[in-house]
Amino acid sequence: MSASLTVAVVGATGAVGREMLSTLASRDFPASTCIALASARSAGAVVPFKDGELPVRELTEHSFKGVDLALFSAGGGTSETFAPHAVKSGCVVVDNSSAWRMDERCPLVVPEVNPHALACHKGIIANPNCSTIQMVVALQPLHKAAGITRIVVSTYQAVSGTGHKAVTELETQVRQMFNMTEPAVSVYPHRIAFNCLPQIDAFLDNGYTKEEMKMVMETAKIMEDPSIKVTATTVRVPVFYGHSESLNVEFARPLTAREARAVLSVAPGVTVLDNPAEKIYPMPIHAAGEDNVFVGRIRQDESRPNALNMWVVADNIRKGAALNAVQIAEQLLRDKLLRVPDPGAFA
Ligand code: 25A
Ligand code: L14
Repeated sequence: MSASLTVAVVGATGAVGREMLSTLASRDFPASTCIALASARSAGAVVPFKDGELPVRELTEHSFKGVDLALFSAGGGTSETFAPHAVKSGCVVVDNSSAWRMDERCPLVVPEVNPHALACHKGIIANPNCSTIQMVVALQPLHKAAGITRIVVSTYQAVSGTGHKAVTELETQVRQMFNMTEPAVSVYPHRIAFNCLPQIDAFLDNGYTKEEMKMVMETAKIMEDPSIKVTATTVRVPVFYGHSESLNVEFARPLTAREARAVLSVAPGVTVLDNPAEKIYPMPIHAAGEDNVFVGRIRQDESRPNALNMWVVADNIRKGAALNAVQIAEQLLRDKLLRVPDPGAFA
């Protein structure tokens, strides 16, 4: 069956969609045909694929006939409308938007953490939020070792998370400021060049942003433990690629920094970079373009028993989005789950 798979990428012209195509190619995903879909704006354009390019077609409800697997990254509205059409056509969807993550019918999966959740999928599998993915990859092994009771996380998120237009905005603002001209602000509510914005996504009634509440809700669903308390502050920083996070983690049982380092050094998808004497710790400039989640600055929280501080960095476009989606697809293939059990499940 694998020799004849047809795979579509929805949002193929975006920052994440392009990375999905290049990840499918670099990991030799067994697709005989790849299809690039985007909005009507991009129909007729081409996107790079393997040694050549793919024509971009307009996404319609008929795009999924004969397609086995679709990776979506075209925003929540597009996923809400079109993922059910895909499933109706017998196409399995791995969706990178926020649209389906908290839907009870949809597993929310990080393959290093909860691959078993795929077993009961009904056609749509949700890819978590980028900041949540890198946090749970680093924390699940520590949770197994000592039982996490509470997480306090502050993020330092790159502009590429918002897509290509935000990367261009930061570049342009930096140039404008060196030329002593007024920087143009359009993607974010304020200037991002030489600044930090304590707002990612919209504010909710409780005073938190949507991004902060995604970290709370998604962590509980992925780690399958609603007793873990999470509180988050998410901040946009003028970095192009690579999200960083400061974590304060409390455990039910004692865990020393040394033990945590030992656990993480053999954890799947994790690289420990933690040698203060040599000034070695994770940084976005090193994580960009890499697959793993990097962890360092692991140290006891001296203000509390059974608590550690640590610093976690990953490429938000790769592990935070495109790579995790392709890893989900690989796991579906391995588990023989690349089929739609009920095409009417989302009708
Ligand atoms: O609603 P959400 O879930 O919060 O998601 C909002 C946005 O966040 C990004 C993603 O933006 C998404 O649109 N995103 C979501 N999850 C993410 C995650 N986990 C995440 N980012 C990081 N981590 P994006 O820019 O990556 O992708 C946008 C893509 O969606 C296509 N699209 C939009 N509306 C559509 C649609 N496709 C089908 N139907 C619709 N109604 C969009 O296509 C894009 O592919 P487009 O045709 O609008 O293309 C826009 C033009 O932008 C230029 N361009 C984009 N990227 C690049 C680029 N040019 C050069 N290099 C690039 N890397 C092109 O000119 C393109 O034609
Ligand atoms: O929920 O950095 O995947 O703007 C997509 C956009 C996460 C934040 C998601 C960003 C969001 C991201």
